[in-house]
Amino acid sequence: MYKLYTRPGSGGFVVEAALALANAPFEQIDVPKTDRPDQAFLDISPLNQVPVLTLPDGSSITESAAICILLAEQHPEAGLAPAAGAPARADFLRWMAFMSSVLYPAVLRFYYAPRYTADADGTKAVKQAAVAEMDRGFAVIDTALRGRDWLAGKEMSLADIYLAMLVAWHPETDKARAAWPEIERLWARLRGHPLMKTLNTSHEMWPA
Ligand SMILES: N[C@@H](CCC(=O)N[C@@H](CS)C(=O)NCC(=O)O)C(=O)O
Repeated sequence: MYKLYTRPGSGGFVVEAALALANAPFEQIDVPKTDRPDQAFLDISPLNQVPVLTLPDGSSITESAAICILLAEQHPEAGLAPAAGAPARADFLRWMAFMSSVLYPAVLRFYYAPRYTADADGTKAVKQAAVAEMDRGFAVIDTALRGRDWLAGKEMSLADIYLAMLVAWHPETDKARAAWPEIERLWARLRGHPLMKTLNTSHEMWPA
């Protein structure tokens, strides 16, 4: 059985969604936020971050995008992503990499700003730059969504859920919804998705 180390409101959201869509049973371990984690947790998550997924063979994997791609591979029947070799696969991989390497780090720079400056007075500037970088990245995705319902192919995939999770973390969600109408269109559909509604009761990613 899988074991998911997570925390409400974290990147565990999309992994929980993947496991639920795949009907894969898992044990959920809520990891408290602390600067003094157990060594056992650091052994599987050296940066003291969630999510971490322990696989049925006992090995563990970090990195939300990698976990999503792996789960999609392990559960092909669930249609979590376009299959390897399918035309939409390139978009899926592109946007998963883009979101985890551009947008997620920008979100972290906003919420963990003191980590990103040695200047005690520097956090305001770090936050401003983080929001500017988020805005640049979301604008790219908004443009890519023009004329299409989902990020990759004609069906919802984990990339769309990943996007909804990230945009929900934008510090000014009202501004985000107005600025990026294509993302808002996709996000609105996901806000109405029964599974997202269920997950949102514990994660509180967006107002119910
Ligand atoms: N690159 C990692 C980032 C994970 C991450 O930053 N998780 C946050 C919660 S959303 C966390 O655990 N932060 C605690 C910390 O950085 O100290 C991923 O994509 O999974």
